[in-house]
Amino acid sequence: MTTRREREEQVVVEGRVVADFGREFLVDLADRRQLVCTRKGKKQDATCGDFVEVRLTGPAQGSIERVGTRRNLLYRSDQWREKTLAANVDQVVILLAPQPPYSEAFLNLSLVACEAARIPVIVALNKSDLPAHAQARKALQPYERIGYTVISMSAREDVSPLLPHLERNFTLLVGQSGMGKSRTVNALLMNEVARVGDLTASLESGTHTTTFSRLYRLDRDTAIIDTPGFQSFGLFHLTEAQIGEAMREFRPYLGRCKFNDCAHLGEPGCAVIEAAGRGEIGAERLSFYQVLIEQHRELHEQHPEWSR
Ligand SMILES: Nc1nc2c(ncn2[C@@H]2O[C@H](COP(=O)(O)OP(=O)(O)OP(=O)(O)O)[C@@H](O)[C@H]2O)c(=O)[nH]1
Ligand SMILES: [Mg+2]
Ligand SMILES: [Zn+2]
Repeated sequence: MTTRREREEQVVVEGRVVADFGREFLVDLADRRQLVCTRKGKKQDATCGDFVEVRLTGPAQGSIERVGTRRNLLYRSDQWREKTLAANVDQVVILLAPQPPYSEAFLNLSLVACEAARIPVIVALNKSDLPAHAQARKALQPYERIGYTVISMSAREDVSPLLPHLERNFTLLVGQSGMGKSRTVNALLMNEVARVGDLTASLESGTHTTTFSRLYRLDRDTAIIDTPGFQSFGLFHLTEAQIGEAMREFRPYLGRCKFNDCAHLGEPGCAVIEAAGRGEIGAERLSFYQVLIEQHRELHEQHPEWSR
């Protein structure tokens, strides 16, 4: 004879991680139940967006037994640790604002991280209701020129410019603290409330700093993940070649340098530097890249034990 509890413990179900609290995770099941889950052992490798197998340990509790193969994974890392941001996303929206002013380095690092993970990316400049917006929007023109989609919006007044990009996608929202990520999600949910009259969709946000990643469903095929703001997007895990390839405007010139292992730092016959000389690659982007590679080398020299 087995007790009901013991029978439940045998049951393994499939679900999707919708919140990552660090040590615990919220997992949505197909039958709309939601479980608070731990990860077996010391592994903390589950993240928002993961498809997982969960063993039931109680009526609303489970243990993540297996993390499914990921289509993609976005994470940041420094010399000490890696932090997963989300898995299996269709795209990333990098949210910027004129006030507090966004950091150019943060934008460039985020773009490199997304390119390296092969995830499409959109740049959204929020707070278009503020006067400082126009100047910031102008400063983003070089990114449009190299092929990125840049949109203007206001979480406070009008999120509609974002809507067509979100539709039927699973989107990860990233950005520094104070850019308006949570307020954007809140505005999107209120849109949904207005449309379908479902109050369960609303959340309290935009007033406190976010401390964990959480997925919100906008409709059956559309979801967005709100993440905590962070200041630096460490790329310790990437190789120099991956960083070069992640600079999208460099791509036409890669493989054309005199040296096969050219790092585009000043080597003779460098096609990337020559292109910058002709104005085909922006001086700021080249210098961002070169500083990043120098820092990257320094970190890897200090920590050879972690280098590949
Ligand atoms: N004027 C204006 N203020 C905004 C807009 N969007 C957000 N804010 C304000 O900016 C502040 C930060 O907004 P949040 O949504 O909490 O920012 P966040 O990016 O989620 O910040 P973290 O959770 O700390 O990462 C709040 O005071 C918002 O009301 C906007 O479109 N216009
Ligand atoms: Mg927030
Ligand atoms: Zn080169």
